Amino acid sequence: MRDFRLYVITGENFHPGRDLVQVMEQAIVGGADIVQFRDKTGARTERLRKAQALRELTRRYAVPFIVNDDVELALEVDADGVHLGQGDLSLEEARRKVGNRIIGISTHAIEEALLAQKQGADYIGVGPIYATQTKADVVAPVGLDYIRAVSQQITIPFVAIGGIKLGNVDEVIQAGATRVCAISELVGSDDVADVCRSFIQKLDQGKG
Ligand code: 3NM
Repeated sequence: MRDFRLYVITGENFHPGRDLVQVMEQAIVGGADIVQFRDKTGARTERLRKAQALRELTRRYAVPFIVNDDVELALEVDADGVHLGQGDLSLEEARRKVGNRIIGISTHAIEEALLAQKQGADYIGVGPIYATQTKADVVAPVGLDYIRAVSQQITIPFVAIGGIKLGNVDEVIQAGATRVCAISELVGSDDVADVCRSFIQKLDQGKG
């Protein structure tokens, strides 16, 4: 898959009154280079409409588009891939359905990371690094040590996630992350593009 640095996920709760597509467009303009649609509560027709709109947006900017959880929705809107949690359908089954589209897997421990890699995940999420209110059922924070372990033992791309803010991303990068994902800090900002630019700047500096 094409590499990325700043992964933005939708979080409509964080921008009441602002349009989903406009917020995500701002993120892309600011440098987010992969977009995920994540909506665990919306009605199917609404979710389809939003996913289609984001598919159009990401196509316009030539940015990969990932759908969370819902493989059928991903296929229906011709997304570039799906992102699955530990409790979702198996990687094997997902691979059968999506073919060579991107499959990302959330991992919270090195054993899960190694397994996802072995089973053919294209990338993994590594988190939650810090406490987060954004994901309801997530495990306790795994901390920076998990980033260190993954950077030593995993060869596929990994993206750090969970409670990452402009104020703590430096230590995330220091620990070995070259790709980061944030929801509330990005889409909840008054100036989404500007926060994205600041993240990109830090990721650029981190490369040394
Ligand atoms: N997955 P915020 S943490 C969607 O650890 C998600 O797998 C996580 O949101 C994981 O940047 C998380 O607002 C929420 O903390 C990230």
